[in-house]
Amino acid sequence: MKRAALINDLSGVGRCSLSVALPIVSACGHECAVLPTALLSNHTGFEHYTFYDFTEHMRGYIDCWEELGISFDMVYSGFLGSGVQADITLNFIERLGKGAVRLVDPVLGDNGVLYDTCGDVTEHMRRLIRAADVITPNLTELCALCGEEYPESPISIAEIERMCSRLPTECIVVTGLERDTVLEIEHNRVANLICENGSITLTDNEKFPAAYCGTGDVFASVLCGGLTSGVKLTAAVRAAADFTQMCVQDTYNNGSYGKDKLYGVQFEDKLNLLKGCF
Ligand code: PXL
Repeated sequence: MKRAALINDLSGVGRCSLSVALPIVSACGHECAVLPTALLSNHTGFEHYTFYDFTEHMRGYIDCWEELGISFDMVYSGFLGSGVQADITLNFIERLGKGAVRLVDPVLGDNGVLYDTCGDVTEHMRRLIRAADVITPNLTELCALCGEEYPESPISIAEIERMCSRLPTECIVVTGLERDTVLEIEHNRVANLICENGSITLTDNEKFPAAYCGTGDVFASVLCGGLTSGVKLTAAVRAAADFTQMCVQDTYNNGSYGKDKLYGVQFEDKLNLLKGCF
C-alpha cells in the first residue's frame, strides 16, 4: 500500500479539504496521514466561522514523523492557514517526501475573488509550486499565481497557455473552465486544461447549473488517488473530472441547490466507485 500525506485544513461543517480528501484518497486504496493546517468550525464560505491556526503544531508533527522514520509516496497540500505554512510544506517535502509525487492544490480563491483568509499566502504559494510535480489552480488561482488581473471578459485557451508557461511547475491542471471565462468552451460544458511540459490537452464534462463548495477538493483528491497509484496525468484528470461531475449531478438532482451549496457535494455513496478505479 502507498502512503499519502494530506496537508490541508479540517473544516467541521461543509464538505471540503480534509473531510473530503481523507475518505476519497483512502477509498482509492491508499493509507492516509493527516497534517492539519487549520481547524475551522466550518469553511469560510459560511457567514461566520472560527479559525484556529495550526502552524505551530505542524513543525512538531514533522519532527515526530521524521524521528519515527515515516516516509511518503505522495504529498498532497491544499488550503494553507498562513504564508509560513508554504515553507513548512516545502520542509516536509524535503525531509519526508523524497521520491514522493508532489501535488499542490494552490487553494487561494474562486470566481475572481481571493478567500479572505489568504493574506500573504499567495506570494508564499509561488515558492511552494516550484517544488510540485502537479498543481491544480482554477482560473482565479492561476491569475493570482501569475500576478495578473482576473479577466473581465472571456479569454482564449492560448491566453491560459501563456499564463501556464509563466509558472515553474511542469504539470499544471487548470480546473473548472467554462464559457463565462474561456471563449472556446461550449456553454453546457466544464473543462480542465492540462499543460504537461508545455503540451496542452483539454478534457470536458457536461456542466450543471450549480456550483458547490468543495468540488475543487473532490477533484484534487481523486487526482491524488490516481497519481499515488502511478496512473498517467491525463487518465487521472479524466477520472477526477468524471467523479466530481457525478457528485454534482446527484447533489443537484437529489437536493435543493440554494440550501446545499455551502454543504458541498454528496460523495459518500459513491466512494465504492473509487475502489479499484486506478
Ligand atoms: O474548498 C476550498 C476551501 C478549503 N478550506 C477552507 C475554505 C475553502 C473554501 O472556501 O474556506 C477553510
